[in-house]
Amino acid sequence: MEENFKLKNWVSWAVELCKPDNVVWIDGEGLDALREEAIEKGELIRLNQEILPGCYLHRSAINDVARSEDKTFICTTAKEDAGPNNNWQAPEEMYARLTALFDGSMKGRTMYVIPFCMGPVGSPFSKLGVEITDSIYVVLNMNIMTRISKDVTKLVKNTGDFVKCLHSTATLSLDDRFIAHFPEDNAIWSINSGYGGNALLGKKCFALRIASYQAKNEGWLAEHMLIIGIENPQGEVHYVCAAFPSACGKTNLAMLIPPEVYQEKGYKVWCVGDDIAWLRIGEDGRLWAINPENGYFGVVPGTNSVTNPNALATISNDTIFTNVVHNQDDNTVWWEGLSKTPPTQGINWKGEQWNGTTSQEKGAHPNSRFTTPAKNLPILSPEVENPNGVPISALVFGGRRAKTAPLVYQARDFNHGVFIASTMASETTAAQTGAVGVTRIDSMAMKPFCGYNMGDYFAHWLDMGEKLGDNAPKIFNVNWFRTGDNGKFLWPGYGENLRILEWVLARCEGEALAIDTPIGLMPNPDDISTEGLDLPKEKLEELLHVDKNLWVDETAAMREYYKSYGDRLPKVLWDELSGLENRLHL
Ligand code: SAT
Ligand code: MN
Repeated sequence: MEENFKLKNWVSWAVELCKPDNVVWIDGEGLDALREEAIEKGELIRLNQEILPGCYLHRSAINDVARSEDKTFICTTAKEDAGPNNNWQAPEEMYARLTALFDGSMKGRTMYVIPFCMGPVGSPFSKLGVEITDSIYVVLNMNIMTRISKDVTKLVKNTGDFVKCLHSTATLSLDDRFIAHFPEDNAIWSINSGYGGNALLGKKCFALRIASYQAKNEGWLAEHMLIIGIENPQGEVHYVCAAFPSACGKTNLAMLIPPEVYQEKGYKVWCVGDDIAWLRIGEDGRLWAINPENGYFGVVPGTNSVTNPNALATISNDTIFTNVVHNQDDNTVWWEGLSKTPPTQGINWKGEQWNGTTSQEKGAHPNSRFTTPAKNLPILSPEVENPNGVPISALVFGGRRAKTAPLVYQARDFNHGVFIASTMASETTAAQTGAVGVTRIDSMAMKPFCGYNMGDYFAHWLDMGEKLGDNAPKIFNVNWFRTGDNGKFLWPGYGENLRILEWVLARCEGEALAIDTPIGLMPNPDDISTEGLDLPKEKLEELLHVDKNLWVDETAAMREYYKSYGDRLPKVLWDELSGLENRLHL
């Protein structure tokens, strides 16, 4: 079969280049032997199977603990197609550079070939990929994060239509680390990193960077968004997608437990996805979303029975922990924020002896992660395998802002929403290498993940809005991270965020009021329910306060940012910016 030939040819080519000792195909079965091998090699530690059945610990190299944005490239023929939002190199140059690095990189190692599916198998939303890797850790993580089975392997062979993902940990050299995307060839080459988004190529590399490029060409959207269903006391479920930069609480919001007063009334939350949404216009003209992933790769520190009891329940089985503390006392794991009693006999994320009561250093890396299967989540949406996805009522964008952005506001219309999302800013976190806490504009929380020029991406968003017309979801902006003068968070966050989503959904249903302000439509403090919540009205007023001077400065930063896209920036967005400036100066 010619289609099968494509896969075979590609694998043969990779074997010739990487020169592994042997080749193993992965179809989801017989992984126990691989786990044993990883344990023998010291790549995995089997944790206490009575307390944490099916759970393992992995420690990555010390120089390899987060996504490397400066090592991430979009290699399009024309530099302008990658845009100012991406590092660029010409495809032939990058291929030549990386061919030299991949040459013989798997000598003495096994090459694993992993056919995988992003999205429910057989769904018209779904896409296939094949990752070639020399890392068992990657195999085991991909087995949790994507759909891998004999059926998927068959599909890949039969269709021959798959994203080619080539990965080697090689020497883990920082100088020669590259995460290169070739959107025009449906290909990803990643070398010298074994970590998260650099190495699990189905995730950010495929499901966002390559998929966003495919989505532009095919008329859909690949977004850095969680998907949740909110069930009201009448039993109706409304779905919301929300985009936040990495490590800003998407997983916590996706797994939210309603505050007690809401639970008593009958509210429930269902998680469809915690990180990535693929959105298409359905036959009914509305926007529908699927989660292309099959598991969660979540930030561990801060996860506990109060902040995210659902995650805690999920990660007590079948989970791979990366870079947390190994508790020697009972062969379990610990991290900052789990409990007030850290182990005294611990091994920290670097593999050193660590006493949590005396050490000044953190035991778990701030970007330590769990990889856990979606099926274990107690509030997993029954719609998660629905091939058509779920219909979306609202799109919510948010960042980590100490001051400027208020707790919540709504866009006046879809184009204004695209403007708000394209200019949203956030303080950097430990999810990417580099300084933490620096404010940068992170359009749609996609700046590190958009596989093409974001000027064109904004135009694509505007185009989608036009196609959706009156069926378009309403657009909102939220900020859970506003601080008071003492530097402390003003909003309790976590489950209480449902109060804000309640206003959001009421706005979608035309059931809540809003006041018109220069930045958009905002609730009165009285419109946010504080029933059962100890939050003084002054705090809510402060959370909703808009400081005009800060916003004037903000518009100056937006102007600079927009300029960087030159003539690729849609004029509509310049008009939206001028509109905001005019309203602020009134
Ligand atoms: O490392 S990942 O990209 O998978 C996680 C993240 O940064 O969001
Ligand atoms: Mn993410």
